[in-house]
Amino acid sequence: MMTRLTDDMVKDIIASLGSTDRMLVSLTGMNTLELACDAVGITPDMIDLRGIRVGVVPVTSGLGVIRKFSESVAEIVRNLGMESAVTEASDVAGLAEALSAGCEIVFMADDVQFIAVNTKNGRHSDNSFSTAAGYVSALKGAAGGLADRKVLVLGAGRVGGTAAELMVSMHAEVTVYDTDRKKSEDLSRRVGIKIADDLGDALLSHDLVFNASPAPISSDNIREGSVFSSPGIPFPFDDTGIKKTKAIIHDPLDIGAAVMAVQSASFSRLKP
Ligand code: 2YC
Repeated sequence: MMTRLTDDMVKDIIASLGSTDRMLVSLTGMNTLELACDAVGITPDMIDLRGIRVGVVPVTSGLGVIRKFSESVAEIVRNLGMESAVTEASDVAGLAEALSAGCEIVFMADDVQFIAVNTKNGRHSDNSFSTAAGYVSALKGAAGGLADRKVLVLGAGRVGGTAAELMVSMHAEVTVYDTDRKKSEDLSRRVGIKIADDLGDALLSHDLVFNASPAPISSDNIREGSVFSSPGIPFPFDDTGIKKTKAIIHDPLDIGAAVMAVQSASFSRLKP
């Protein structure tokens, strides 16, 4: 099961969206909208997001609703120029409400999957792919390109595995480390990348790291001046570790949800 956001991780998202956007501009040269478009393989002039109605449906299954999760998704989408609202009802009634309101895109998340459905053609974007693509674009921006660069991927799960695949297609030299050697081997066989056996050695020998694991990262293992693109939750660095890095790109929800919104809009709104 993917790592789950907690109320505490979500409570400040809306208030910090501005600083997240400024962090992205300074570290990657792209704001949230430009980054999301880059992750989808388009440029902002190719799509008109204004006036697109988006519904966000709270889902009570499993461990239930996360306080402010839906409101945070709605605000992230609003910041991209779309019109968004959280439905009054949750679950199936919420979905029916969004469809009756003519929403072109509907966001829903349970404990296993987080998707955005384009109601015009039924295609959908998924948070795992979107988070991988968004954070790869961010690392590419921060590094000034990934071709022929050595990149270490921590975590061979859905996000790390997709990120490895994307970076191989960008001709990066990717190595993967996962505490579960079998997952590293499966990914290595599927995508054709190297496997690291020792986390410390791997981190100390890489300037560029894509961190998609939920584990803490010890400052002893951080290479001076390294760049981390780090969607992994919870935030894995302590103050000593932060000081050793050149840049850390991290947010609990913003980049992934923004890429989902742009990707699902691109299914019906790309300019001819
Ligand atoms: O509030 C709600 O509607 C809940 N059902 C939302 C549950 C989201 C569970 N998923 C996660 O916490 C993580 C996020 C980082 C996004 C993807 N998985």
